[in-house]
Amino acid sequence: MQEVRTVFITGASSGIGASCAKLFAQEGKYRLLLCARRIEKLILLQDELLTINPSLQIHVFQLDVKNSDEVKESIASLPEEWKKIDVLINNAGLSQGLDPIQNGDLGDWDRMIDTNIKGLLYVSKAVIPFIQKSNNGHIINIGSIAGKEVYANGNVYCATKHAVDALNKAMRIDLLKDGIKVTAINPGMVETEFSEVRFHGDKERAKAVYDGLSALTPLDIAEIISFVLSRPAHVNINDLLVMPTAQASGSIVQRK
Ligand code: NDP
Ligand code: 8X3
Repeated sequence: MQEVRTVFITGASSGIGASCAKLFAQEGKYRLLLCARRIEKLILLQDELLTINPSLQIHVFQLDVKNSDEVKESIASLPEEWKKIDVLINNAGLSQGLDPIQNGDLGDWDRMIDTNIKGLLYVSKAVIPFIQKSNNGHIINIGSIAGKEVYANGNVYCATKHAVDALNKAMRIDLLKDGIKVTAINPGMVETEFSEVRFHGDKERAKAVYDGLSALTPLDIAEIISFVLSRPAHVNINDLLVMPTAQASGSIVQRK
């Protein structure tokens, strides 16, 4: 019988994280450990996932990855049966603002750096000891096209995703002796709550980002992650850049 792997997804309350959870629930090969700040959304998602797969083993909990003490305590106090983790998907992340660097907002900068870089580090440090117990360990870091190139006004968000790119490479080296696979998935435009968060809740401005083109869907990314996880033990996909057909670079898009 196929081994059931435990997958921990950060930022599972919407977008790419929630879509991965739904796909994995359908596939029936995984136990799911899900966190985000909006626990009410995770509880609704848990109900939906149990409708998709009534025998799914799932544990959801509230976590702000920016808070190092909270990360350490929540992960250390997970129920014993959830302390063997096979797969960590470092997905929690956000962009805030899209302004020239001289006009940037310090609060926006702090939130991006604290979530996308420091949060990813806090969670990874806390979870790696559990992954080291697995004989099938895998860390998937959600980077971005913004970690491969820089676009106008993307300054600090791009810097955080360049840091994810570097940390992804560093983790692969440091975890080599443990046999833990490390993969970066770097998407271009994916239609999620991402732009609404970037524009501080301005729904009209967020919607305009995707006007006249077919952006990637969160399911497109979830399917790619499922493929990456399904490779045989001796195969690792190190780094993957995936764009909508209508997007050639961080800032060059073809609209109808
Ligand atoms: P969403 O805004 O839909 O989802 C982001 C998720 O991250 C939410 O579940 C949110 O949950 C969670 N999150 C944010 N901050 C924290 C925090 N401090 N602690 C815990 N969870 C947090 O956007 P996406 O699904 O698009 O984003 C997922 C990842 O994909 C991000 O890392 C993003 O940078 C990356 N990405 C997105 C692209 C896009 O175009 N959409 C393209 C390339 C990369 P909650 O608010 O409940 O805490
Ligand atoms: C999110 C995609 O193009 O805004 O990482 O950088 S983009």
